[in-house]
Amino acid sequence: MALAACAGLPRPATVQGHWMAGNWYTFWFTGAAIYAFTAALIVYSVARWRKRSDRPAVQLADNFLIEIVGVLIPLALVLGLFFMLTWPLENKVDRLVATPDVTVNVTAFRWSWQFAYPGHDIRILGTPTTEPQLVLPAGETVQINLSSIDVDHAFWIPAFLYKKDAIPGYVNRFDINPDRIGQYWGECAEFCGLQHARMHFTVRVLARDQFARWLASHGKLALR
Ligand SMILES: [Cu+2]
Repeated sequence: MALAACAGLPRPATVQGHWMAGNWYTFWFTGAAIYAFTAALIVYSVARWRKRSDRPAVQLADNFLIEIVGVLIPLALVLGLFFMLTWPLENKVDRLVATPDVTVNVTAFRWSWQFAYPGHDIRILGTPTTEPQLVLPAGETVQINLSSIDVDHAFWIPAFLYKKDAIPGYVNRFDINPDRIGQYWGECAEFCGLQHARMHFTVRVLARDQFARWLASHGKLALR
């Protein structure tokens, strides 16, 4: 929690969110350590080489070796972190299972969302004044088929640390594994027109058995 607050992240509510938070912390603390080291070197140099009454100011010409090392070290750090952490992580997050436990077709439109559960006769349709609720089970693999019927939108749930474009004529498919029961908020993160700011929705993550009852009731079970 303290880590999340200091690095500015919401507490992740999916397995994938925890992976991505780990990556973010690694970058954040690596950056903070490099900053502290660089700042300490600057302070040391200013103090050590300052102009003094008994010594003239030291003026150095360029130093090719130091300059090239100063380029290569940051380059190696960025490339190393990207290829060792971000690249494999993104591949892991993008991986799809062959048989998800639940599938939800998410359709964006100006200006709300529709959440449909194929095979269960459930269709939750929002309006700009009535936020729809996406209901998901905890501890299961949910596959989302994301699309749009008009213009580009973006499906964003901050607590999932995940955002994906909703593009007309194209289905973006991804898996999420919610792991924390609770209620979260989501919204459109791509400016799509005058009512874009009204494209809010909520996400309800239920325990597996409660979700099964909700599905069996065709989404009519009242959720408290
Ligand atoms: Cu929008």
